[in-house]
Amino acid sequence: MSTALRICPLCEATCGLTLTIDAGRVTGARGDRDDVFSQGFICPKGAAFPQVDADPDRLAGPLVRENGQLREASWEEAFEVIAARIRPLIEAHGADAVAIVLGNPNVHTVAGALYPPLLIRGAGTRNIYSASTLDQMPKHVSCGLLFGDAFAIPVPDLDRTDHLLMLGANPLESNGSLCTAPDFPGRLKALRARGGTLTVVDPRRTRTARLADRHLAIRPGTDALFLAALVHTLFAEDLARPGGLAAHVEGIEEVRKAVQEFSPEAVAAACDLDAEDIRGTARELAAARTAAVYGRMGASTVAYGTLGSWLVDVLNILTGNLDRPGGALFPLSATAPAPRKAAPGKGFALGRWHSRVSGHPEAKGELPLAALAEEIDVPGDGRVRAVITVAANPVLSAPNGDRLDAALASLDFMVSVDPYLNETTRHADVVLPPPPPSQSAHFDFAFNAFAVRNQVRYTPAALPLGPGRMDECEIHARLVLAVSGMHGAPPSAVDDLAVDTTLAKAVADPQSPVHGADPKAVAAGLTGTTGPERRLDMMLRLGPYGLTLDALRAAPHGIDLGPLEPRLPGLLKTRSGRIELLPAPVEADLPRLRAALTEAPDPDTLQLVGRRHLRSNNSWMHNIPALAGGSNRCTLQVHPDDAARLGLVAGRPARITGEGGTLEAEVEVTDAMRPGVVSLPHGWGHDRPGTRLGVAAEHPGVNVNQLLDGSRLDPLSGTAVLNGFPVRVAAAVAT
Ligand SMILES: Nc1nc2c(c(=O)[nH]1)N[C@H]1C(S)=C(S)[C@@H](COP(=O)(O)OP(=O)(O)OC[C@H]3O[C@@H](n4cnc5c(=O)[nH]c(N)nc54)[C@H](O)[C@@H]3O)O[C@H]1N2
Ligand SMILES: Nc1nc2c(c(=O)[nH]1)N[C@H]1C(S)=C(S)[C@@H](COP(=O)(O)OP(=O)(O)OC[C@H]3O[C@@H](n4cnc5c(=O)[nH]c(N)nc54)[C@H](O)[C@@H]3O)O[C@H]1N2
Ligand code: SF4
Ligand SMILES: [Mo]
Repeated sequence: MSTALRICPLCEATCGLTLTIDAGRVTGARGDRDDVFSQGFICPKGAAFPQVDADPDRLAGPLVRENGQLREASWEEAFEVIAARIRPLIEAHGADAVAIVLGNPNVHTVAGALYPPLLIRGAGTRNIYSASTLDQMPKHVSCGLLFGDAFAIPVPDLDRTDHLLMLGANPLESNGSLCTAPDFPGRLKALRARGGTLTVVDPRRTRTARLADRHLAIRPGTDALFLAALVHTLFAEDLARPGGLAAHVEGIEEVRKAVQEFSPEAVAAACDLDAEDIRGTARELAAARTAAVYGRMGASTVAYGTLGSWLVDVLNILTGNLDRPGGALFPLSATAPAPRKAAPGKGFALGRWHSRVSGHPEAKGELPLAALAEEIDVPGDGRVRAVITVAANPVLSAPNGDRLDAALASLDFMVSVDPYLNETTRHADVVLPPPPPSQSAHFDFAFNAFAVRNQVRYTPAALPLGPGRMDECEIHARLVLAVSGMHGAPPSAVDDLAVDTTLAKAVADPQSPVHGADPKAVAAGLTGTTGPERRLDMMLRLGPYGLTLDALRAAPHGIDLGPLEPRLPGLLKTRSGRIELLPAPVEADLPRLRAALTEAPDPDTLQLVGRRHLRSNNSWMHNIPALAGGSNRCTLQVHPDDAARLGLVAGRPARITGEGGTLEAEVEVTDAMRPGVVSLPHGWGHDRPGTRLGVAAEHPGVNVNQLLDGSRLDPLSGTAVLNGFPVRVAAAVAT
């Protein structure tokens, strides 16, 4: 028996795990007490790592479709088929005939961080879709516009703040998002213990809300109005104090004018909150020694997602809390480019091209995932004919899965890089399964950039690759080659190309640590036994701390790089070189928010919101016996008053009808719901034929996203409205 360290890839908290290895298998997982960041924390999902890793339904090798049926195939054959099928499609119909869909686990793997940009370039397509347009794209857009960099996303300084105002997040179940913090619950408790205050805005009284000093049960979809009223109050009561930030901000007066109509009284009815509570929240925020405003899923995947995300940072700026300890700070990860001298940048452009059918603007190079189905099934020039999914299950995770399901079935060709045969991948002509996580090295390229403390950790593969397995990085590299017409070249060519391209730029850059060096010599000096390791080593060397892969290997529990520090104005990349507080696209969207002041929901409908369960993870962890059952179920949560009014009975089915369809789910009556709001979790609906998810199929649940038809989007970011949409609910059987 031995142990091995492995950073947990199952959520954004990135806890360090100590795995027990017995006879070549992972038999146990506990929190690594010596981990510099997570210090021993673990949750039930992390503890289930051995089952996640050894799930017998994981595919053992590639599958290739022949005469309509998927059969086992060799890796060689699988990539042959891809190369032979995809290039002719591109040559006949153009590169946009191929769509690439990147799902959530790409931010949890080394392969997902290093190769998709090369895949996109290799395919040359503009049909790029990802989970971002079901999630955080509004934040990328608002930060892109404010700071000139879509990845300059400030995170709340959880461990030092005196006051946290949190909207639409439930870290006691989700363990946090765009705020990487192992033991988020413990950090919130510590905030309260040191005398700090927590305000939670959520239409449900969640476990997180129960921890708060103040819970505002807002009407779903109205956070932007609420936040605008906070900004209004700061100006009206002369509480705006940007302090030292003022020198770096333009547009403060313009914002004052823009929010003039959004007084607490004006928004109170729409938000269904008390005007005095709104005013009190603004005063508390202004009075706190330090404070941070933080909004996530419930404030992002809504009709005014970008405006709300923008207002969150307007508040951080106007209260002087952006970029100061205890406020909201920009992390500096070990693989980020080294900080630069302040200078005007290129700014952030939106809508450089538009989707073919509905004319949705691109955001950050992506089109709305909610629009993928129509890009496939609406005939015409430029139609999508082939799809590559990498770690994505959009049939369940995106609106109107039934339409997408049918559209995927109609494709000329489809490839999926995925360990499971599920609702989406069952349509693939070639499935390329990565090895279980114990057989992959791990580094958090994505989440270190959103972490509440600067730190860096690397865990090599805990186990050698099993028989017939291929590392996910090699799968991606070979896919890049097959798609870009270079099938047959060694996968190392892809990594070499990435290294050469990066170093060519670096040596020419006067601010780079390798400026003026010979790129060949720098490349020859990189350490690492694999292509991806050499690329990691390169990024570390070019990064802000001048680290190396060897330094990380020598510190298996990680290297602490200290608390977050101020980074303005160096990180600004706006054209003005300043924070542009009222960007033109935001200003142009404000009339829509003004109209919302007088809109009331149809009284015959209820507003549906989602929820996450600690022992679940989007659509792919319902197959793990240790995590199934108990309270982790696909039920419709209803307030007792609504249940009484509608004749809904706990334990009995309800019929839920939305714009995209009708579902039946079991009723759960709870006064944790705000009246007029119901909640159904996502990621369920495991009842389609042709999947291989034995455990999940026993309790399939229903797909909440079938209640949507894909037309409700936040217009600036193309993000689907997944929270706060209207449904009709009735008892499914006479009671
Ligand atoms: N109604 C509603 N819908 C939602 C949400 C909501 O709150 N409400 N949340 C949205 C959010 S925030 C997100 S991020 C999306 C997520 O939606 P998706 O991005 O579709 O992610 P998952 O549903 O988690 O599916 C992940 C896929 O990756 C595969 N996978 C797992 N591990 C690996 C791996 O190591 N490598 C590879 N290659 N594949 C792997 C799984 O088998 C699965 O097929 O869902 C969104 N959908
Ligand atoms: N256990 C578990 N952990 C996960 C995941 C998972 O599926 N399960 N998924 C991971 C992923 S991909 C992500 S993106 C993160 C997301 O993590 P979080 O951002 O914390 O998101 P949720 O847990 O969905 O919580 C969103 C909250 O918003 C509330 N809400 C709904 N509508 C509104 C509204 O209009 N206004 C306000 N103020 N609140 C509203 C909901 O009631 C809910 O409590 O979690 C990650 N971690
Ligand atoms: S909190 Fe997230 S990262 Fe930590 S053990 Fe649980 S699932 Fe893994
Ligand atoms: Mo997400």
